Amino acid sequence: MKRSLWLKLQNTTGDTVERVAYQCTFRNLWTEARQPVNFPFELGRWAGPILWTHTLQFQPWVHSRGVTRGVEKLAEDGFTDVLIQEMMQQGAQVKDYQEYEQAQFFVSQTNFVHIPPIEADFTYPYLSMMAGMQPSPDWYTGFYSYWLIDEYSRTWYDHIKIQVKPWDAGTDAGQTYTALESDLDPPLNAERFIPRNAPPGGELLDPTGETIPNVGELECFLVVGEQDLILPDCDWFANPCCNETDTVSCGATLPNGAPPQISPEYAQVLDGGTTVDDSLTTAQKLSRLEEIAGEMRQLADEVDALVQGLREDDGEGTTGSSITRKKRKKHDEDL
Ligand SMILES: [Ca+2]
Ligand SMILES: [Ca+2]
Repeated sequence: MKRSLWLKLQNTTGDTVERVAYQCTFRNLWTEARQPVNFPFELGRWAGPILWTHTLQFQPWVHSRGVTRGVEKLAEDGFTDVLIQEMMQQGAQVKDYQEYEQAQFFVSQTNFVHIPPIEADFTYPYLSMMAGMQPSPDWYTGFYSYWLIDEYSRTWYDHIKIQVKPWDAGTDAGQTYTALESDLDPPLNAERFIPRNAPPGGELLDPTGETIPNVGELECFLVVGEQDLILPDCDWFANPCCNETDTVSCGATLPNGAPPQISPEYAQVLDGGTTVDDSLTTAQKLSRLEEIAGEMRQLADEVDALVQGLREDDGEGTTGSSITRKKRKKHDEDL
């Protein structure tokens, strides 16, 4: 991570020199290729994602503790409303929250979404994120209480990229993506999924069954001052030329001047194309089905021939298939 030299903190007075905001893009890393068991294809989606900046007094979920009702609702049902109520009720503990404007996205339709800029300041320098995994019993992803200030240089990070794992909210006992609701009362503590506590059927595990891959990543750039970046519909942080005629070398640079970097995990998602199982076209599927039907007709013919041959053995006929004749010859030799 690179540090910003644009903005020095006023340590003791806490005076805010300028408005500080982060412009973030969330990318999906949850795909059939990376987590194949029972992957929910067209149904798979992220609810949110929602970001908030806060003090350490507001942490609606942390590892090995029970979650709030707001976290339970987003993890189980995909709605952020109760979590947002909790932020409001916390009064002075939350500076700002922002969520993806359409409130959810299907991973078969897009690999990334932009989140409106979120403000931070010296009193509220912690960033948290959450997105509900749908469909799922009570699974979600995110991170909490990331300190946006570099402790050595005492400056705001000008660029962060955080990859996130799947979590279990501990509020539902279901063990598959589409398990029926099975409320846990009392609830368990929130846990990050690791191979030991992964669903027994293998959901969320990688193809080797040995690790739980990251399911998303959040990339943010610092924006200082009143002017926000206007992000185009494409993944501008992954390629600042994405909306130009020359999408390879247009000369545009990222806010911190550094070249874009695509994580190996996201490169894998891009290589795999969409996450929908569209490896076969309809015409290919039809032709494959016809092939299978042909093989089945051939098998049926062979079974008919065998039956016919057995009847002949009983003296009912004088001709048989080659299979029957071979069998009969073998039978004769045995005698
Ligand atoms: Ca659970
Ligand atoms: Ca529940």
